[in-house]
Amino acid sequence: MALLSFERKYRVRGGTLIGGDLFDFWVGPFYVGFFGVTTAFFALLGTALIVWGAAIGPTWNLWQINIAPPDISYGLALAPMREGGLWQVITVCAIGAFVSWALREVEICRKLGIGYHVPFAFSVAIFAYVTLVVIRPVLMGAWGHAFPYGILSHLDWVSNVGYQYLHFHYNPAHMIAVSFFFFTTLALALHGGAILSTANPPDGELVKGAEHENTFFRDLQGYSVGALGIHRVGLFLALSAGFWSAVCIVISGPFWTRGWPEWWNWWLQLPIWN
Ligand code: 07D
Ligand code: 07D
Ligand code: U10
Repeated sequence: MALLSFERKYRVRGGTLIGGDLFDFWVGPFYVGFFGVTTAFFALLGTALIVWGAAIGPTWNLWQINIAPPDISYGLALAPMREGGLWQVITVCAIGAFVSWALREVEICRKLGIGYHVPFAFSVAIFAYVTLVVIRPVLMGAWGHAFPYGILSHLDWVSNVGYQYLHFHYNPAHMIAVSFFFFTTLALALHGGAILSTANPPDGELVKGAEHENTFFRDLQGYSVGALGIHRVGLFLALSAGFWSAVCIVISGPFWTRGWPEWWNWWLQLPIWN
């Protein structure tokens, strides 16, 4: 069955959160909905503002285009467009587009009668972004603490902020986040490998299924988490990576202002060493 004729069966009305039937239609493969319109609005406006920012800036070099947040001296106030106001409006557009996209995912889940796992997962990415550009700057009292929009400039920001705390690798939440990122790739590699090795054998060989997958991991490590289980594990690992990333940056500044290596002094100060 062609993909589209199969999909047609599921292209049913209803499930919208807002707008009723008004935007309940598809454009080509894309479901629109009220939040498709708001996504398109914020994304187009935000992109246009980035182009404007590039036009009033010193370069059209894609890598060097930079739209910086206001100077720290503006605190949490609105800044003039050319002095960070543009960054502020683009941030509103970005959050508007990301949240609209998540809500559009919710509407699609409702139509299909499936769980909200995917929009929930995307919400964790949005949470990490909002932590960087809203929560931490607000806690520190200035929009200037957020990261600038630019391919290389945002890397400079990460490096500079990292060295402000002397050695960011000593941030315990950063350690947890990094470990979860690595763990996620291990899990996806194992799972991708396991499925392809059983379900996609060379020509002439039999397709195998769950029994072989379970047996492989029992033989290897004594336990198989199972077909549903590995997807739960994967979702947990990936969301934990994003969550601990948000934690590692929100504690840097608002809750810990010294170098991260110094944080570990609590260990040396344990009374058992006396
Ligand atoms: C593969 C899904 C597709 C997404 C893609 C990204 C844009 C931006 C904008 C030209 C995995 C689309 C990119 C729409 C273009 C203009 C004006 C996802 C996949 C292909 N970063 N970051 C990148 C963003 C932050 C860091 C690349 C966004 C934080 C480091 C790309 C955000 C910190 C490195 C990019 C964001 C940080 C990168 C590849 C938002 C900590 C790299 C991304 C909204 C999280 C790598 C030159 C990728 C690189 C890289 C986009 C935030 C650190 C340009 C949209 C401030 C250390 N980041 N980033 O594949 O090559 O993601 O940079 O929060 O080394 Mg970044
Ligand atoms: C924020 C992206 C959200 C994206 C959204 C969607 C579009 C649409 C359209 C494609 C969170 C955007 C969508 C725009 C695109 C189309 C069509 C994801 C976000 C909503 N670090 N570090 C992290 C490592 C060092 C430092 C996180 C490793 C140094 C700082 C992760 C190493 C110093 C910050 C991580 C390392 C340092 C981080 C990033 C190794 C620098 C952060 C992942 C091996 C000298 C950031 C919340 C993340 C953070 C962060 C990994 C090294 C500093 C755990 C592996 C020692 C300042 N680092 N780091 O957060 O926690 O993704 O941000 O050395 O701010 Mg680090
Ligand atoms: C998974 C899986 C699984 C599968 C899978 C997958 C996970 C069970 C069964 C999926 C995985 C893959 C396919 C693997 C590859 C994926 C990745 C590597 C992840 C990264 C993905 C990408 C890089 C692709 C990203 C592409 C995107 C997001 C598409 C871009 C989309 C658009 C440009 C259109 C966006 C649509 C919108 C906004 C909504 C609808 C809007 C329109 C159609 C546009 C028209 C607009 C309107 C009609 C509204 C009017 C607009 C207005 C009023 C605005 C006006 C504003 C003004 C300012 C004028 O587990 O196994 O297999 O496949």
